[in-house]
Amino acid sequence: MSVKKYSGHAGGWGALKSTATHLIKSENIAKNIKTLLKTNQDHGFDCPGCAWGEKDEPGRFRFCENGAKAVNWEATSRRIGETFFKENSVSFLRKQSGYFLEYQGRLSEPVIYNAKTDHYEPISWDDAFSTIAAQLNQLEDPNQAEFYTSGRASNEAAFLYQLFVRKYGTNNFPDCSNMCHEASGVALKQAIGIGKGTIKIDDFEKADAIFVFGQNPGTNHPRMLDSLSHSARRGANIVTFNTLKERGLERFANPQSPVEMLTGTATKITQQYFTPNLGGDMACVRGMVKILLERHKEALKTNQSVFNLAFIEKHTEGLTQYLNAVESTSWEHIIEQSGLSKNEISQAATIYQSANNVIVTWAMGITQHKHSVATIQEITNLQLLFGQIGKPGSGLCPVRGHSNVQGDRTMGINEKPDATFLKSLESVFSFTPPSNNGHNTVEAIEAMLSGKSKAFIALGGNFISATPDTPLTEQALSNCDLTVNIATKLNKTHLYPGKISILLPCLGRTDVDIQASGEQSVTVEDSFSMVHKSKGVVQSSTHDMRSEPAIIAGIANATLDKEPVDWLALVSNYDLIRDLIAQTLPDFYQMNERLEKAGGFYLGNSAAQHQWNTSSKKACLYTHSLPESIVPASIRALTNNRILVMQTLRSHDQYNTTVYGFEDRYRGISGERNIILINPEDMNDLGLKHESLVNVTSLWADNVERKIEGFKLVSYDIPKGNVAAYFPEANPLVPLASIGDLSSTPTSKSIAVVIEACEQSTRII
Ligand SMILES: Nc1nc2c(c(=O)[nH]1)N[C@H]1C(S)=C(S)[C@@H](COP(=O)(O)OP(=O)(O)OC[C@H]3O[C@@H](n4cnc5c(=O)[nH]c(N)nc54)[C@H](O)[C@@H]3O)O[C@H]1N2
Ligand SMILES: Nc1nc2c(c(=O)[nH]1)N[C@H]1C(S)=C(S)[C@@H](COP(=O)(O)OP(=O)(O)OC[C@H]3O[C@@H](n4cnc5c(=O)[nH]c(N)nc54)[C@H](O)[C@@H]3O)O[C@H]1N2
Ligand SMILES: [Mo]
Repeated sequence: MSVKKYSGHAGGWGALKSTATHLIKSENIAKNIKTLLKTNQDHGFDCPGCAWGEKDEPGRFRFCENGAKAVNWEATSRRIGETFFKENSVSFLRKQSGYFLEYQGRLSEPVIYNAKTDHYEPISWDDAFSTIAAQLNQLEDPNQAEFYTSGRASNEAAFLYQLFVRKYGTNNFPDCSNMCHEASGVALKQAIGIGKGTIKIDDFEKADAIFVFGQNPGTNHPRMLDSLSHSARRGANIVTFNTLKERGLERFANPQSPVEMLTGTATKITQQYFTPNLGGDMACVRGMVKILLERHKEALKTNQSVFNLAFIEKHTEGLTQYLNAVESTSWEHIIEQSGLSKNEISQAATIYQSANNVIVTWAMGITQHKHSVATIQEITNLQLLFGQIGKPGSGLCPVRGHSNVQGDRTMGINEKPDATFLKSLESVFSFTPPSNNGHNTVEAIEAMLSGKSKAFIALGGNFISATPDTPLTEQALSNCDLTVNIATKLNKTHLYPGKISILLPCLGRTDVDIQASGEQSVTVEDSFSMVHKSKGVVQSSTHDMRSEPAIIAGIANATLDKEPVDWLALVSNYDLIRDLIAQTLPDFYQMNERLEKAGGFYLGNSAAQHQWNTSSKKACLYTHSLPESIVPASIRALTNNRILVMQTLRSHDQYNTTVYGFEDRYRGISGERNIILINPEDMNDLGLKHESLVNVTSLWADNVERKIEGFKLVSYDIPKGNVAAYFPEANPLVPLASIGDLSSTPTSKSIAVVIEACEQSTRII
């Protein structure tokens, strides 16, 4: 391990150098340079990286360093198939790291697990489909099957998948959203009647202030830095709330700016950088509103107003109750929980107040806590008090993760389906879809653990590594009669087979997809509700891979025959799938025609048009109490040792559970992922040193020991009492039952832990 403070800016030559390194590593350099130039372009493919949108600016390249890693990782020339599986048993592969597994290359032919030999062996596509169908058809109840989705699936794949699963008879749709922006969806749907952000990408050009909460765009949404740096240069005030000083939010040199590249200069992004405690953001916003309310009351004395009274009167309800709660929240509580001083909170309030147009963005630092829904509704309240929703240059912007996670939800991947959507499915496809709530991710794990669910099918993703309580999830999948993974690359999830386990290799976003009518495109929806086409460009040897829609159609056809549609015929031309989407979802009218326009089409946003699809037809200011404390008294009572609050986060060299390399460049850490970032004073208090090896145990009142061993301490600039470790290495510490209120999202950003010295490294990779 090497730890060296990184003193440069984000982006710049470092980003270009890293892009080149990953090109070389793909062993497909020449092809991949061409491939990269097609990223996010019309007639090209949507970057399989994040869900950030594209500005309408022709002639620019539209990928970032980390998008390039995603492309190179997928468009590698390495393949694994029969020989690889013959040489490597499942037990052997289980002991390898996630990095090793994915590095072996693309899965290239269907395989089935043979428990006697402990090896995966080839199976034909037809046999794979009929084996899966036989298992699904022999379950007593369709609710005994779980259908997971990861957010890379295209709209076309997701629509077919949900149609198949609902006709089969269940709403068991655990998906990656449950671990990601679920709280944003729930909070916004309740408060403003739509579970999506309210802004368009152009709003960044009109904002006077941008508040960025709990998000690391320099690594996870690098193209967002392009928007932020433009805004900063035009004089917009950027305010960041992040427990860590993330370099991308401090200074950024745009690789597309010749001046910045040649002069070695960078743009200062954040004007005011606040480092609250983990989980302290609701307290920060509560404090801001408390100050603004005092100022508002003062202003009223001279017949002026801080808040937008006309907007509040016309569009909202719940004001009195909320303001009463704000008044009765003590400063002591706000300061203790936020970790910021009253003066700092007051500075943030002043910037907010003096800006006409304010955008608020957030990601996992906000959504993966117990009180995430409450925090997002607190942020929404602040925006509603100023009438900022639906105003140009203002609004709410939950920055989505996976490149089509928002689209998958729109297509109906939802364990709690919307009644209007079900009605529409019923009228288009003439069957009654199930209307009960299905399982989310945590419920699916519980059902497989108890034996209630017996089949697990995954459209992408890496369920075991992404979910909490890793050993329990391994057990849950191993309990199943059937596990099926539709995947591009081998990962841990594939190595905990049910009685029957099948891996189905699929094409990725970058691959050319040819069906009976010729080359196909798919569509995706970005964080700004723009739907556009994505067409693969890589024509490398795809061996026996099939497209996701073709695989879903194969399984559906074997399970349901031609009910309620002729699955195989639909896959011959994806326009036919889009016609069905257009019939089912009114916002997708004339979908095929409207996709012809460069940049695609906008789905619209009811809240941005001041149509509030809530039960009262108004935007609701929801009132929540601040949590008593981030670590509840019941957990504190479990130990006399010092408790620290841990977040699990991404390094610069990974995409969720996919590890591309071992350099967390902007944090200055390389060569090691089993680390704990800790404040030097906390380290001293524990009698430990930088690079001490430690064991970390999490606290939860259920007698299960959750421990990671042999991790290295890294002395770091992080608020006292808070620590950080990488996802997925630290996932065994997240208790399955520790979930967000109303969202059921695992609380991966606030885990109560105890750290102790570890004498000998007993390392788990
Ligand atoms: N290259 C790359 N791109 C990605 C991904 C990837 O893994 N790699 N993943 C994709 C996906 S699915 C998602 S969801 C997004 C994730 O994007 P992010 O949400 O940026 O991902 P995390 O690494 O989890 O970072 C959380 C950030 O919030 C801060 N934080 C944590 N807890 C708190 C808190 O309580 N309060 C505050 N104020 N800050 C806090 C952390 O210090 C960190 O900077 O990125 C997407 N894009
Ligand atoms: N502790 C902790 N846990 C977390 C998080 C955290 O911050 N902390 N973040 C959570 C979040 S935000 C998310 S979104 C989830 C992510 O959970 P997932 O979406 O399940 O995980 P990924 O790592 O994105 O999945 C990677 C795998 O997807 C497959 N894959 C890649 N591309 C394709 C494709 O085009 N098609 C198909 N069919 N398969 C493909 C490959 O086999 C690859 O190994 O993890 C969550 N888990
Ligand atoms: Mo995510």
